[in-house]
Amino acid sequence: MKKILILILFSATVVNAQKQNPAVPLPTKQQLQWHEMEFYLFVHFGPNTFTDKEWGEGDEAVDIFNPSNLNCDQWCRIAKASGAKGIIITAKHHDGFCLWPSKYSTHTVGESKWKNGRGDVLKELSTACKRHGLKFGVYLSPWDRNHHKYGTPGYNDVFVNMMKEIFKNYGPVWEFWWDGANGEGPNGKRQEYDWNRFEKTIRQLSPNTVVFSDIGPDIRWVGNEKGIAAGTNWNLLDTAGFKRGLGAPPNDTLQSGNVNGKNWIPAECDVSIRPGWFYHSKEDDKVKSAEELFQLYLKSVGRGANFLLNVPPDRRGLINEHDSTALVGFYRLRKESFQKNLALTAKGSLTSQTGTKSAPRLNDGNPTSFETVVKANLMQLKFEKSTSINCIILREYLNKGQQVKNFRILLMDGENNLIKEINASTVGRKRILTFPSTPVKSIAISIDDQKNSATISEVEAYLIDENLIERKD
Ligand code: FUL
Repeated sequence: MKKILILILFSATVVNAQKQNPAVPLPTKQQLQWHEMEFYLFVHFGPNTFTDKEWGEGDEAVDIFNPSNLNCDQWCRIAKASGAKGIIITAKHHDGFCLWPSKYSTHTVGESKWKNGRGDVLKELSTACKRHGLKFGVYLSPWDRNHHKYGTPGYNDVFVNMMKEIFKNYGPVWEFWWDGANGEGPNGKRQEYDWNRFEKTIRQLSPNTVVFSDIGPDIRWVGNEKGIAAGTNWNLLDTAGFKRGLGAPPNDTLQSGNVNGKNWIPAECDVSIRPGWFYHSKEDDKVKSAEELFQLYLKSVGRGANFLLNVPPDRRGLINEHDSTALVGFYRLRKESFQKNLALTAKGSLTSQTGTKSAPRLNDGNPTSFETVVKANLMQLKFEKSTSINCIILREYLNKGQQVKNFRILLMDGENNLIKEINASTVGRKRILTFPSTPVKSIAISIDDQKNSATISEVEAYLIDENLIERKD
């Protein structure tokens, strides 16, 4: 059975001799580090928290912003307890209110009664993040419904100056988040954003910051606000001819990327733990459960993307108990699910036409070591005894690019009979596949279609709670 199986696999794949293309897009050092961030929090906080709105008009009185008990250490403690590695805050949302005392606006915490105008949320959060070992990121909406210069060329100076203030006073900023929204300002006009200048400003002032927008330059939007990447997810995107906002590529392109895309621009999946982005007490009973968050994790991180989960503080300036309960539960589910990698004790091998050789780096638990898998090679893991599993994780070594197009996982019993075949596409940083629990003696993985030689850094196997296996969208 084994020989027959391998023969079938070879005949299907060996015909297309592989062409090596040295010009494959590769991630930058900063992007590689970003991929390893995996899961982090988004914090929407501002006047909307107090007016119960999602999009403020920009004419809200500054004194509306008045958290009774702001505590960024509490945010950080909960972020840590959820396993998040960073926090990105809405320094300014569409209403234009700045959570720091910017010199370039009159609509800021500095004009408000909160802490007698001496409050500074960016200062508190950036220092708390440092204390807790979390990365600090900033969302800055270019759309500004308050600023009198919005809709004139002078507003681009304002936006640049605000970014300068942020880098200078609160850096290092790990991720900068540009919203593509471009509505009308107080004078009824839309702004022509000078994106090239904005980008140059960040590159000059903070070359290690990764920049997010619909189309990068470093990280792309995933094309929905549901926290879900497509089953086929390339870290590559073609941006020529596209713009941020309305001129962005179609949403399904953003969800999948482009197989032959020219730029390395991986997807980030943003979603809120609640129906809205800002805190509304009426949504306290609509907070996503730990199990729902785990499902989103499978559909974001498990499809090679990163997971940006919004957790909006309440009017006290604290993460609400409903949200923290779900977050801690989510951490527990990940911990319990992935603490015992059953593949670690199996024997890894690579079979080619010339025979089988040992391939220990497939399952050595070290994602920085890898095996090179050329077309028609078969990866195998043999267990000592029959082992029940319902989850397999594959990882590509991204320093060498993303190569795997389509693959099959074959689950086999002690007589090398095929019990189950799982078809999937793209691996990327992490591909998590779940299926009903199956006792296996060995696992074979055939990459049926790949670009260049694939570098597989890890194959892991788990038996997770059967209730957690991936549900269809
Ligand atoms: C969107 C905004 O309009 C929403 O309010 C929210 O900030 C979301 C993350 O991005 O474009």
